[in-house]
Amino acid sequence: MRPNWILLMYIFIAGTSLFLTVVIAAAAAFARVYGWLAEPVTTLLDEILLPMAIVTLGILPWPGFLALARSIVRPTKLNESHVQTESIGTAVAVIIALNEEQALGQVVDDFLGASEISSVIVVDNDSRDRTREIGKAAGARVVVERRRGYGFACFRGLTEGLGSGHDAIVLCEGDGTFRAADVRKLLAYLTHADLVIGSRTHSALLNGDSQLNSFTTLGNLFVAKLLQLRYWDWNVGGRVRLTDVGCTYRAIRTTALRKILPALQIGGNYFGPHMVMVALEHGLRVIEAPVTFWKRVGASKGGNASWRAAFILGLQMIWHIMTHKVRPDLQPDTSGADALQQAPSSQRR
Ligand SMILES: Nc1nc2c(ncn2[C@@H]2O[C@H](COP(=O)(O)OP(=O)(O)O)[C@@H](O)[C@H]2O)c(=O)[nH]1
Ligand SMILES: [Mg+2]
Repeated sequence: MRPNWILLMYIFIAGTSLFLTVVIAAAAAFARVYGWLAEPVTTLLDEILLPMAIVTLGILPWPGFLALARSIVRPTKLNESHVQTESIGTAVAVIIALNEEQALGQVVDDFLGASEISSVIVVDNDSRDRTREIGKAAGARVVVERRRGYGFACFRGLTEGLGSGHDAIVLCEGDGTFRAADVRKLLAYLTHADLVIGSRTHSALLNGDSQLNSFTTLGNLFVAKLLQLRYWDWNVGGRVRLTDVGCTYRAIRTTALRKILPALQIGGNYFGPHMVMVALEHGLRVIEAPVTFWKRVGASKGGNASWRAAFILGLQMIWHIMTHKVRPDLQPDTSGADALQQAPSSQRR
């Protein structure tokens, strides 16, 4: 699927023009009230303001006009697809962990205690602490992924989950920020979908001492909307509705994972949105579900480690969303065994 550049350009032009109008209006108002700009400047601002406001108002409503026109031209059908309900059999939880000895035992316990989860796999991303031992002692099967990187850990976990023979794979972190009680929500949505992504931007579900702050929450929301708009459709404004792009907690059907696994190519921290994009490009049904989000145990290694890390990760995600192309040689295959065999050998262990 090609990026919807027309839409992205519309957002850029409309956003810039709206922003400039607001800034000029504010400057003109302040200059008038406090008199801190010289007379010719205030006059100039006044003169620019009206045409600028007219341009902005002229640009903004066009999606509305087009949607109206489309609904008149094609009044009958909103959506060609049909809702399908397919039950889920068994689910395996896959927990990725890099130096998570402090939280991992409790996380594995939590997931093993969930009635929806049949077994737990821990992906130890070559930790230097006792992550491996603690995962095993808690009752998980532990595999070691030597290539450091969030995306590599997720890929390995999904591959192991696929090989474990369950119907669904629940991916989660080993840092205590997510709770197994939310699995039932993800699986409930999965009965109508192929991939269910958690969202951590719902105020009522965010614990007060969680690591998220307004920058990371609003940043996630903004980047999520960009992703949604890249996969625009006229029916409901996007093939998926997203409010978060950084949530590891997600559930996928084994049948769906088989289709996309070979195309998952990102080893770094923006694997999350990458997986959603690959899923959409392979025609999977993706739904977001709000999950609870708790205080982190131990130090963050990802986007929540610092303002700088969050900012850089945000830019990487935006760049990826705007430029990513699915490689044609990695298009889906129908059989799981084949899909695994087609994964580049460097990604198999
Ligand atoms: N950032 C990062 N996380 C990893 C890596 N390998 C495994 N992980 C695990 O991925 C999850 C996400 O990382 P985390 O430090 O929690 O990032 P945060 O959620 O932004 O604070 C944690 O469970 C990590 O232990 C890696 O190489 N980098
Ligand atoms: Mg985390």
